[in-house]
Amino acid sequence: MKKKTALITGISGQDGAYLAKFLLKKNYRVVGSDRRSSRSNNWRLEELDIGSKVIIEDLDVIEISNIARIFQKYSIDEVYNLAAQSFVKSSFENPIQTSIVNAISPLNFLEIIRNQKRKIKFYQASTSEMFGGKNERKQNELTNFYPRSPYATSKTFAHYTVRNYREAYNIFAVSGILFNHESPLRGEEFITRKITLGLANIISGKKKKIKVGNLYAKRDWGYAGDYVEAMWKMLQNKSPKDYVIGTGKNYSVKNFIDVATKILNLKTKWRGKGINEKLINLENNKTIIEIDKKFFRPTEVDTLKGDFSKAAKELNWKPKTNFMELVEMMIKADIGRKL
Ligand code: NAP
Ligand code: G4F
Repeated sequence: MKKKTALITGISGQDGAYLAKFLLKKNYRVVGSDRRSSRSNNWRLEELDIGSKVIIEDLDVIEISNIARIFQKYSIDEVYNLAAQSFVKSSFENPIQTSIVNAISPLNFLEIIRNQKRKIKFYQASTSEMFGGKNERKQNELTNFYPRSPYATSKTFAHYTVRNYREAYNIFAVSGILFNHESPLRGEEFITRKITLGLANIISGKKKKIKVGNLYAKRDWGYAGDYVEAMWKMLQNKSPKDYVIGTGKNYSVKNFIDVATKILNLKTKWRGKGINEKLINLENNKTIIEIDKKFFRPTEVDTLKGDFSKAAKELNWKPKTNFMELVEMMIKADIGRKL
C-alpha cells in the first residue's frame, strides 16, 4: 500500500515531535515544517531519535505562498497544524504576533486546501483555554467558550474558522480541543517543566529556588504521548468532528509541586499566605519555592477539567498515563539530564 504523507507544522515543538514518532511507526512519510531561526531547535526530534527520519521544510505558517509551495512539492494526505505561539503568558505581551500566527495560519491552510483537487484532511490544535475555566464543572464539546487571553481568543477564531470551512466547503477539517498535556519534552517556560527542571537543578546545587505565580490554578494534565494518538484518530474517523481530549481529573499547581517533592523524597512544608506563601526544605530550612507577582496573568483561567466521553465512545480513545506517572516521568527525565 502507498505510504501516506503527513505534514506536521510545529514539528520542533513538544506535540510535533511525539506526533512525528507516532506517524513514522504507522509507516507515514512525515514532512515537518520548521521556521528558520538562528539557533537549532531540533533537540526533541534528536531525543526521540527521529531527526534523520523526517523531512524538514523551511516554512513560516503566516506565509501563504510557502504553504502553497509545500503542497506543490508533496502529495499531502493529512495536515496537522500544531504551529502556534503557544505560551499563554507571552500572548499578553505579544497579542498581535500571537493572533497572526494562531488565527491566520489555519485560515491560510484552509484557503489552500479548499482549492486543491486532492482531498486533504486537516487537524487544528484547539485548546481547553477557549473555555476560560470559571467553575468546577467538566467541559465538553457543548460547553460555551469564554476565552481569557489573546492566546485563547486567537485559538477560538481558528476553531470557528475550521468549523466554517468544514460546513461551507465540505472539507475534512477538525479541531481537537486538547487539555494541558505535558512530557519530558515540554518547554521550560510551562509550569510543569519549570517545576521538574527547577527541582532537578536545586538537587544538583545549580539553583537555589523556583519563583512561580498562582499556586491555586487547576489544570487537567495528561501525557502528550497519549494525546497525539487522539489527533491521528480524529483524522481516521468516518466523518469530520471536533473532540475534547483530557483525563477528566484536575490538580492545582500546588498539588503538582507536592507530588514532585514527594517523588524526590524531599521533606518540605508550606509556610505563609498569599504572596508570602513559600515552600521550605525542612532538611536545611531553606526556601525552595516562592511567589513572584510577575508570573501572574492579567486574567487567569482558574480551573479546567475535560470530559472526554465523546472521544472514548466514538474514537475508542482514553488516556493511558495518570497524573502520578506523568510527574514521575518528568522528574526522572530532568534528574537524568542533570546528572
Ligand atoms: P510548542 O512546544 O510551543 O510548539 C509550538 C511549535 O510551533 C514550535 O515548533 C514552534 O517553532 C512552532 N511555531 C511557532 N510559530 C511559528 C510560525 N510562525 N511558523 C512556523 N512554526 C511556528 O507547543 P506544543 O505544546 O507542542 O503544542 C502544539 C499545539 O497544540 C499548539 O498549537 C498549541 O497551541 C496547542 N495546544 C497545546 C496544548 C498543550 O498542553 N501542550 C494544549 C492544547 C493545545 P519554534 O521551535 O521555531 O518556536
Ligand atoms: O503551564 P502553563 O503556562 O499552561 P497554560 O497557561 O495552562 O497553557 C497551556 O495549556 C493550554 C491548554 O489548556 C494550551 F493551549 C497552551 O498552549 C499551553 O500549552 O500554566 C498553567 C497554570 C496557569 O494557571 C498559570 O497561571 O499554571 C499557572 N502558573 C503559576 N505559576 C504558572 C506559573 N505558569 C507558568 N508558566 N509559570 C509560572 O511560574
